[in-house]
Amino acid sequence: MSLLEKIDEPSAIKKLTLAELDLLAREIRQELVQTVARTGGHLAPNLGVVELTLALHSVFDLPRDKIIWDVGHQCYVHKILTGRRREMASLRQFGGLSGFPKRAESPYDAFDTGHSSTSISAALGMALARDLKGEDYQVVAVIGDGALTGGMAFEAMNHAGHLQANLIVVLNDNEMSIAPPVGGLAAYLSRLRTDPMYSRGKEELENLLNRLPHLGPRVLKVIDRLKDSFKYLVVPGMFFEEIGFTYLGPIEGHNIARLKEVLQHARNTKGPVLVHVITTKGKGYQPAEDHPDRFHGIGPFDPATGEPLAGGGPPTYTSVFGAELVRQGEKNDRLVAITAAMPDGTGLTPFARRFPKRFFDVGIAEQHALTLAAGLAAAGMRPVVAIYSTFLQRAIDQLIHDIALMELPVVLAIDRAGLVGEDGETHQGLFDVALLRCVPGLVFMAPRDEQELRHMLVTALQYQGPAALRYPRGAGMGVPLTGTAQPVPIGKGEVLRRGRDVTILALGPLVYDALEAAGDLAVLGIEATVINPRFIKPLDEDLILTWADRTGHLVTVEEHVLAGGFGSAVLELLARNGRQGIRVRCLGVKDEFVHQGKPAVLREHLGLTPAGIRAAVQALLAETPALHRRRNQTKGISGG
Ligand SMILES: Cc1ncc(C[n+]2csc(CCOP(=O)(O)OP(=O)(O)O)c2C)c(N)n1
Repeated sequence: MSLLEKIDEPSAIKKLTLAELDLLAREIRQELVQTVARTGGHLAPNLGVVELTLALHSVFDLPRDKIIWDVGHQCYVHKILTGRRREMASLRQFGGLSGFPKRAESPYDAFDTGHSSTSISAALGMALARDLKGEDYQVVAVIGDGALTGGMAFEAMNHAGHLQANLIVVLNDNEMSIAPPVGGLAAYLSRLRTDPMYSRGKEELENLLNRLPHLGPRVLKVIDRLKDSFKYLVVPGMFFEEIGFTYLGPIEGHNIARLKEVLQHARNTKGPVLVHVITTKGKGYQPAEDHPDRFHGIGPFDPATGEPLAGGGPPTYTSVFGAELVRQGEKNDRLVAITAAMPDGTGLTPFARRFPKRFFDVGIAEQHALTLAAGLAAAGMRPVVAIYSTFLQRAIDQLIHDIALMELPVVLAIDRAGLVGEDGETHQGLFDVALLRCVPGLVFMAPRDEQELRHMLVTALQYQGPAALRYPRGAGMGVPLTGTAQPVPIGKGEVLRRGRDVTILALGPLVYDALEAAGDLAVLGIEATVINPRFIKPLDEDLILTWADRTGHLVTVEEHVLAGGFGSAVLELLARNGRQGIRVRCLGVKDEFVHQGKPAVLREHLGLTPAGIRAAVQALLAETPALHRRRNQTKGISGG
């Protein structure tokens, strides 16, 4: 029986010897590799925090004490140790364990995370609540060096330092975000790690200064001043100290004995403490140590070689976007590209290689990314911000206040719009239409396939104001990618099939599902018109009203929440134009968060499939009084 099997409850860890903890770390690593090889997931971040998690569980009393995992993608070891080991096979699957901390899943998960840089704010909030209620427990935020580049982390540290609240921040520094981390902070942390001057203990410095001979008051003053400037050079973590934190570190993050010792010290220290832990991303599994970026988040792979199992298929929307952007970059030397820490994920790596000076990775700083783009546009450049739908959520004010108000020509390339799958509710791209549709002056498009994505990118680049396009995660439709990209007339949708009984308006690639549904309906004697709306804003109002009048029935389909979504826009249009008699059914996501699962499984569940569309049309028509249908038929609209 393995040691891991004997850990039936988390507190059992406290009784283990150091040798046993080391053995446990090895067993956990094997289990992580085997599990994630099957389920896919965030392997490298978890391999890096095995010892840290064991030390945290040894020193703190969970669930009384609270650990908040920033981003939360490194919580697998914590899950294994908190009674969920046997369920790990269901990780990230529909109905299974989440790949992120979930309060609803376990009392050991203190706070739900998924988006970066929130942990210190949440931890401070909990620490304040604890103090106000007169309770007694510890709150620990574990944050990576990548997540520390997000502004919220600084806002929270600034506040925590001011309040001097009892709170521990563990900085898990592995010198990586998904890609290498960005900026002065990364350089600072790296100096703390490597420069022997910096890693000298603070006590050592005090001793050195105290050993100076006793001198007259004037000289002492000079020394005091020197001491101050000297401190900046020699005391590690001075930045954190200056904003009110006690800095402990840097500490070797794979040495459990040392980790336990320092965490214990942090536990006994008053006020906010920052424990700087140095870890290796992917530790203990060579392919992940060699390629921490590839193994940050990975699909199923062969554990023996580290090679991915899936492959082939049509190119992804992301890669088609990336290639087209390079083409456009060749034609226009004002074009610049921006990512917030996702150069690979957003397809910008080819652009970065081809035009390194015109590419900016800003770190995990979506708000800054958008306002940076606004500044670039205001000064004559053509910025394209490539960003996941879910992470754009935190930069809506920058879009409204810094881009749209000045009508600046910034292009938002919104990737992972719609269902993203296994990462679950924190990562689904289901809100962007509602958030952006209300922004005056914005042109907002959804390509039906990867070829149209190319056309829409050019459309956006030629538009003299803010423009956005939303496209899904994963493989395109496999359509030919031929010719040069041509602009699409703004505000014009396209009719893909004509029929007299019902009009289906399906956003993005769902229009192919609508076409399939229309084919099936035709067999049943129901003739459907299928429209690719192309534009969420401005809507092709004439086209939609014309077909609404002709068919009397509309079905809208979108991978988005219904509230404020594309279907809402169509309903508003009909209401504004006195078309209350038109019967409408809107398909999309009801008023709920969508959990994890393969996108195909989720679509099935939500009825966003050809069969779901067909059923919705049939139900809609079944509700219609026979008279109404006959009247339509006498109008003589022909199908086909
Ligand atoms: C707001 C936001 N932007 C982007 C991401 C995507 N993302 C997930 S993890 C990660 C890197 C985090 O790096 P770090 O905090 O150093 O943790 P590590 O994976 O290296 O352990 C990024 C950019 C996110 N989760 N949230």
